[in-house]
Amino acid sequence: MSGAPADVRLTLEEVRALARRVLLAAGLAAPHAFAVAETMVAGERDGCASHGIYRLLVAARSIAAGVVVTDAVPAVSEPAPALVQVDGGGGFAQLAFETGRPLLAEKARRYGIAALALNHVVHFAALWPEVEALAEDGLVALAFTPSHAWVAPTGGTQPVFGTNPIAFGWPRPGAHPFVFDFATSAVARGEIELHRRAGKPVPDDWGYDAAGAPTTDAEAVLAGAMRTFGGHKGSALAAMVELLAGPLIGDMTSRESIALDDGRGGSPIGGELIVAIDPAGFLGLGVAGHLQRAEALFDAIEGQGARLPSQRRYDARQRSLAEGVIIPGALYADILALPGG
Ligand code: NDP
Ligand code: PYC
Repeated sequence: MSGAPADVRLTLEEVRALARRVLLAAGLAAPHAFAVAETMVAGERDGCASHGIYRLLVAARSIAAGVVVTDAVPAVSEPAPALVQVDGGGGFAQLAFETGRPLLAEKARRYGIAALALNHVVHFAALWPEVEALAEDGLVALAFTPSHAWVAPTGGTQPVFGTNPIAFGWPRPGAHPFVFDFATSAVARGEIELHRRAGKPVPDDWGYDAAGAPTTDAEAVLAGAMRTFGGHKGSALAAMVELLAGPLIGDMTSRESIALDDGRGGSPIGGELIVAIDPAGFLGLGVAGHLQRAEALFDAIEGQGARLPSQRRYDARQRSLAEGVIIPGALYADILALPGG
């Protein structure tokens, strides 16, 4: 018998142990390895395959390419009363966020609104774990990060923007927070990479080949340019993310990030902006007033059969906590082939 390796079922604890082993064996200092592993476990648990343990291959490649400072110690400063800055020192973004998060939350509660800039970090992660964590703490949260210049502006076919995600979290009494998190490209790049790995074509509106022609070949889109979602609207939002989490916080645009990578094939290097708002801070209203009116809005969405963003994730989480997760056999084999796997 031959063919593709069989899929494997793992418990979340097994996923965590595997991720930590591989990241430590790749040379990451333990605090980074543990922080990075948690976001991969969360991605796998919530059915977000493009940002689950597939990212072990991506992280190992970035470390091997010399893009990541593996033992960076994030340094916190306070440039203004309601601002927190964390210099990640060239390490992965996850530990920098964990380091700045408590002070961000404290300042948001003190001033009503506060912002956290992560600088000089390597970023390959989904943003929803960050806004969800802040919303679980009762704060409204927004997050933005540029990436590498892979995405063409509407009207063009050459890469300028990153896949530039925007994430939002809103706390809900007695329920998981309302969270959305999406790339401003038609899809995340990780999704196209998964199609390439599986040898599957992509829809012809995801991107262009290097000559600027629409294509269904995942490899050609990766070598050419991706499209923004929603035409000119996604294009403008992608530009906004570049500006907010690049020049505004003294960090790189996606064009600068890919130029610095210089063909090494590492994850994006640059900054992230996170804004946290305390619902109790505006208008002098009690928290309950804000949150109850929001619940009426959610009822109106769900009442007609539409679903809230992240509901799929929360459902997947419930299943994974009970049953574990299924890892595609080929991906599992590739991870086991890494040192520590
Ligand atoms: P998706 O298109 O998969 O999902 C976007 C959002 O829309 C999710 O919150 C999703 O909720 C929600 N959603 C999807 N379908 C529906 C529906 N029918 N009704 C209501 N809500 C819906 O995301 P992307 O492919 O654009 O991005 C995937 C991930 O990639 C993100 O987590 C992002 O942060 C990450 N990323 C990271 C980058 C980086 O530089 N670090 C760059 C680009 C992307 P649900 O999950 O419940 O389906
Ligand atoms: O999937 O587009 C993506 C991505 C870029 C950086 C991290 N994820």
